[in-house]
Amino acid sequence: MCTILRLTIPASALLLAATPPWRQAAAAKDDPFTSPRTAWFREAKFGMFIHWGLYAVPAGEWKGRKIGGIGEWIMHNARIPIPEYEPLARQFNPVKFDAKEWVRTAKAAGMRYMVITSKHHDGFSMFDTKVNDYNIVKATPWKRDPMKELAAACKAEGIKFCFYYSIMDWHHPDANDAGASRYIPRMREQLRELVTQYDPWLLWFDGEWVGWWSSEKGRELEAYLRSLKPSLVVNNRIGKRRMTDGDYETPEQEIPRAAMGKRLWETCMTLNDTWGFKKDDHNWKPPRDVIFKLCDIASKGGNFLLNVGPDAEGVIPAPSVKILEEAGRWVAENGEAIYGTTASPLQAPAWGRITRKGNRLYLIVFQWPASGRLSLALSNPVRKAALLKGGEVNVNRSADGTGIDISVPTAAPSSPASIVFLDCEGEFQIVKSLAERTADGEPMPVQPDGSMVLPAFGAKLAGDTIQLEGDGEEANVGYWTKASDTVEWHVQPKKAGRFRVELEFACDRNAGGEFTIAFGAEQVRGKIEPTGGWKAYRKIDLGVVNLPAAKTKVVVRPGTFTFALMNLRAIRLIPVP
Ligand code: FHN
Repeated sequence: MCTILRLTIPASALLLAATPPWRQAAAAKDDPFTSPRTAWFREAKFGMFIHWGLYAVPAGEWKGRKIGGIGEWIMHNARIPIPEYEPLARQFNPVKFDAKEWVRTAKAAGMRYMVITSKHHDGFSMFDTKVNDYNIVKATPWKRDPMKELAAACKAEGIKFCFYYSIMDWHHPDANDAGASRYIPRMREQLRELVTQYDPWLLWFDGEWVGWWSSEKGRELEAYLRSLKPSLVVNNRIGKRRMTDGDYETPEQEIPRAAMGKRLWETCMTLNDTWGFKKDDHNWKPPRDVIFKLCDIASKGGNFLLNVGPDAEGVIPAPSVKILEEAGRWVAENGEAIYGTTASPLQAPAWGRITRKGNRLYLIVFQWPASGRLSLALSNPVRKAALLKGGEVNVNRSADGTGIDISVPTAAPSSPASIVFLDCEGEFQIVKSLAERTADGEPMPVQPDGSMVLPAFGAKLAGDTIQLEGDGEEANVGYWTKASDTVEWHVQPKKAGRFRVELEFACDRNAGGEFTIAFGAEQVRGKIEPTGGWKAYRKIDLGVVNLPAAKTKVVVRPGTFTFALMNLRAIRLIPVP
């Protein structure tokens, strides 16, 4: 007779016992927003993205035909069969590649980390992988591993070396629904090679949108990679780009309107219009634009990952280098206002952007006041104010007591932006944006003459494609392509009465359509006709409505329209005597 030992083992222990180590690690993930793991990322703020691969050989052309779209997608966009694409490897001989030169370019720009394509969607590995021979060492006449050389050059210069890796793979026969169970272990083995042989600080996943990948698979992969390197940082594309996937968000070719709360994020952007090299893409962003984007992103707590696309000889295009050198001269002088900063607690002023480091605010002034008086809506006492490149400056409470006036030289100390820093006391009063106040139901301000302006930048946008474009008075609601997307505000006149409704909008040819504007129970309707372009603004009169001296919701809804309704800049309500 056997004795049955009744052991009460908690289910969690059973689960752990049956769970491989990397799955256990998944359960104990830290908070990336504050974790020591991400401290270098939060300090670095500015990185170099590099898209380099076989696609640099055709460089945007195939069989004598220019191929549209981004350069690294040429295999897909030109419908190149694998047997025709593979031989590009035999032409790939980057004899001018110089890892130290690339690192010097990144460092001169003020970039503190580098993310390079180890394998893009075309499936060609730019590192010495043992998983297959479709790689730069085995399949090209060059026979070198650029990633080994770059990792060493980055280490020597204190630049954090990181890899991009595409989950999607157009070359591997199993990278699909039917073969995923065979492909994923192979992908995991390549990632093990990358982590253990090159020691990257971060893995930048991409191509996660394929149907056979999931957030669950991403969590498993993340835990596995953390079991190899606990300090590794990964982006949200290790999953399905959800806020709970990976360590940070990855807006692409755009800068979010505001910080993302307690979530790290990084905007990635091209310097021209392509990630991979295209010989005919000369649409370069000027240095001033790069600097403004860096400051705008930092003011919202984000990182900026700016791309270069080296050519098939291993050379970063000269215009890219020139732009990065010029931007880097400003960053070298003013980087204290960027590196290690966090999102501004204040609204972005019309004259520039603000970043924060503890109780210090950095005012990054692009529109320098010729009057010598810089105003800011700040209620905190200021212990010290000074030019970053210069001496202390005087601060006085503004006449209406709502802010401060800073006395500055009439000539800007730097270009394209100069910095004043303020050492403040007390907690910052987090000023909600007009849009946030609108979203909370706060009515738009009533002007002294009783009129009210309902601006795009103060609107609550409902919908997942509609978005705000631009800043301040110049902003507009755009991408209005869905009938379900709406725009709303609240108004509350000082006294009941009749108001003329004026709409300021722009509309490109072939766009436009019908719409209604509801004011509580009343409504006006109109039809948008093209004005000559998305920036050609015009005002139209939509009639008169009766408004009570009570809070009233105003909602703009599309009627029947074409592919896009309009760019809306503002609605004005003018009292009718
Ligand atoms: O399809 C890729 C594209 O080629 C490029 O790598 C960008 C960079 O973030 N990511 C994907 C598009 O979202």
